[in-house]
Amino acid sequence: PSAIYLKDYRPPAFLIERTELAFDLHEDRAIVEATLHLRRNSGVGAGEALVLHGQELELLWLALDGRELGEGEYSLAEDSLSIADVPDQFTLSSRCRIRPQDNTSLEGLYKSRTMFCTQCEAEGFRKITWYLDRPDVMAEFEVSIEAEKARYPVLLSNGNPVAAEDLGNGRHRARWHDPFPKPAYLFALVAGDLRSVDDSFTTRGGRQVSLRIFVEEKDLDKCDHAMISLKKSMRWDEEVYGREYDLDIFNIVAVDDFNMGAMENKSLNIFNSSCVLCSPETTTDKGFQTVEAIVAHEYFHNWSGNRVTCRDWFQLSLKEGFTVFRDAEFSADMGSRTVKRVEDATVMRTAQFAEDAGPMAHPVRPDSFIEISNFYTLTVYEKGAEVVRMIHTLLGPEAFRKGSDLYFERHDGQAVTCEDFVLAMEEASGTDLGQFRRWYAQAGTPLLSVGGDYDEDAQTYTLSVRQSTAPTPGQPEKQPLLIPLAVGLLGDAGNLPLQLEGEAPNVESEDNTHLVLKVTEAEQQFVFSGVRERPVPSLLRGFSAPVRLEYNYSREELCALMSRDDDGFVRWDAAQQLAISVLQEVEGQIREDQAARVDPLYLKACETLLQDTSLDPAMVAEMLRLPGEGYLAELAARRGGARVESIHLARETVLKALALHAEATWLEAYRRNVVNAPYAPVAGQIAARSLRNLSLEYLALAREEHIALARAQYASAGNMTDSLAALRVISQRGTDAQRDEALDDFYRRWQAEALVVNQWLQVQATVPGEGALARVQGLLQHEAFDLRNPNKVRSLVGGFANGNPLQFHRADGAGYRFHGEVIEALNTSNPQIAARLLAPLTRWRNYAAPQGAAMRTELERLAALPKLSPDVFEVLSKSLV
Ligand code: HT7
Ligand code: ZN
Repeated sequence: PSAIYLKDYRPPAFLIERTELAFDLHEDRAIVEATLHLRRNSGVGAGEALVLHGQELELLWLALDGRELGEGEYSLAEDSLSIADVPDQFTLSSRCRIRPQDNTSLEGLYKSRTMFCTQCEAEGFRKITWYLDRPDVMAEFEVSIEAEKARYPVLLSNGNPVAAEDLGNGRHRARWHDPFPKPAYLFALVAGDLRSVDDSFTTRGGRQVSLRIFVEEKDLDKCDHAMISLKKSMRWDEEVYGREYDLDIFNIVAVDDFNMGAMENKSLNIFNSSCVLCSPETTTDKGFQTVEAIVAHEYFHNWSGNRVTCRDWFQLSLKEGFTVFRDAEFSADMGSRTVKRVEDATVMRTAQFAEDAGPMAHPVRPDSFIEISNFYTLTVYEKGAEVVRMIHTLLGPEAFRKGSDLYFERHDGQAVTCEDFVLAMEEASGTDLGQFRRWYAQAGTPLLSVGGDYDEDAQTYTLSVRQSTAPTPGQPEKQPLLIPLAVGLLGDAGNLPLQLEGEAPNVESEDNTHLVLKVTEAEQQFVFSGVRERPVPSLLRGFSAPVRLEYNYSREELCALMSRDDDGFVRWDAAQQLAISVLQEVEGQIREDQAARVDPLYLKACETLLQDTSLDPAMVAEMLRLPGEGYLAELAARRGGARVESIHLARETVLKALALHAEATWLEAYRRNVVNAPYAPVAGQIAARSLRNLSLEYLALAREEHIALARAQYASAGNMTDSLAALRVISQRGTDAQRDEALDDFYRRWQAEALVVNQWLQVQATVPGEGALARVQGLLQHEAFDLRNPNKVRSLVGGFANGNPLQFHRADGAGYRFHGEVIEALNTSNPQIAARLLAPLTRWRNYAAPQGAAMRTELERLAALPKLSPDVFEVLSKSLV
């Protein structure tokens, strides 16, 4: 497989104005007839041959302007069909046979349990018919679907239904028409025995939109939350972005076998059932929040993605970064803004920064790839959203809104680039984003090293800022970026007013205690005047940029920020930094065989926080949650190589010390945060459950008899959040007998609920101890496991690799070998999932011996296998350079 490059982009030589598709669905095959109304793209490649994309298609018939083409009149290669002499305007008709039942890649047309469904992004449409499968070719689609009526009573595609016929032979046909021209990646088809929950929404402009969520009959009671979320999203997009829905129907379909979370096909969103179905009995608070966010994300794509789409796949972040920013703001408006920001910053720091520091590092707008499916990454999505957020911060909300209005108006119906987005933002706001553009092109996480200097006599405080970005693959040299650095200065009695020397008085915030500095140089100083006392700098407020920030805080200064700064993110971040410095100290002691001593200052600060009932319990929980072992390993990688055992021991030691030190306070928090009202996934209840369940985790560590609390909670829980939290505690901290009893009981209770069983698989994957690998291996054969279902693979295999560090990183390498064998099997059946599962092994350079070498050995074994998919080949070859 070879790479393709952004610099080689050329507009398509042909355009498709109209696409007519006829599907004839059978139990052993599907016949697809396509008529494409093509014309040459004026001014591009005059006289060029027509080259269509296709994969795994059996061509039965081909005709140009109605005349069948003989074998000599076209040429078929592995993934393309070419016709040399074609007129400037013509129709091309084809008939193909495909086998959805055998399609385990879950791209193109496939069967998920009893239904037919499609996934075409990014390049799945070419597995359905010969086509110009690229996002800058946009056509109006007319679709007819024929299938057996009893098995597939519901036949859906994009746009509006235009006809439904009973064919009299047990089969029926439906016709659909989508008036909005779209690229093939937004095409969708569903055929199944589905029921729907129906509702409606009236747009601001008075359009009555019928909303339907299609599911299997047994899941009809799990659609309410998604429907409510959809209506909230539709209203929010009108209010915040002025964007209305544009058709009379909007359908969502839940499918069990799906590679990602959901897909924004025009008016027919297809969802992984785990991202749409919810009920208090079967879904955790986190699950409810995920459903709300993903429903919103896919809905928002109707404008940021569908009405205005990407010119090519290098521009993926144009739609994904922008849409993630939109859904994050929506979630912040629906719940707690600070908690949402902390959650997003955590994902960036623990996972995206790791991607940026690893062998697959790439810019938000990649400049080359072998397999585009490998680039649906945290960098394109989450860092892309942070880049849009920085534009929002630099421009301010009003100018940003003008920019988005201009972008949507100017490019409606077009396939455009990230540059077009930035241009619209620049033009509407009058802000020069010249240097800022580097965020799209430059990979890697910038490091901001900050120093502070207080001059008591002059009453000035100087922040010295240095920025640098380490080299990433293919980018040895890095340029300085424009980094919005939000700051405050914390004094004894609160945050101080800010005045930058030589600047007009700061009027940015009402109390003048918050300022966004624009860092543009490799080294830069900012001098604040009129500073009456030595302050503690409050830096990167609100996580104002996706950077690593270093400042040599004392532990006392971190305690001050943690308890008194007026920025919620900084308070949380100070708690994290304090925890990290204590954890690293304890790890050092362990490695040097000294007795571990956990700084009492830290323990006291945590207890004080826990005692403060005026704070949001959700924030208290986030602040008292220790960073995970995976993140600590990432940090250790920069300090000479991670040692999994000492990291684990250090974390356990600090957890236990904190559990014992504040035992009575944890117990009080556990009792205080009980929710007596009927379950609702609302901020207040979610916050209470979150702190209560964290308290339970600490209590179980403090004293064995507190396991009884977990067992009592498990027995009486009326919702999945509390039930699963208790099950986790029992499985992690209980005796073998207690764990087995609880796990068996849970399975017995929930075996009919696939999504709950997936949670059960994940809990089992994280059970500690020597027997963990054998347990996970055994579960591969369990009736509840199926290697063809990505959710199950993610729960069990992903859960083990990411959630059981000590056993995955066993010194004998058996964890890696097991992981590699699963990847080997998936390489043939589902390459996208195989490539994604490789991620933990690609971090081999972070680990000291013997782990690092054993991880590499497993990658080398995989790389030597015959017939690697392009997906797996790309990750392996880049990881082994
Ligand atoms: N735009 C959607 C991407 C997606 C996808 C990509 C590759 C393979 C399978 C996939 N399923 C969905 C999801 C989104 O960002 O909304
Ligand atoms: Zn998306």
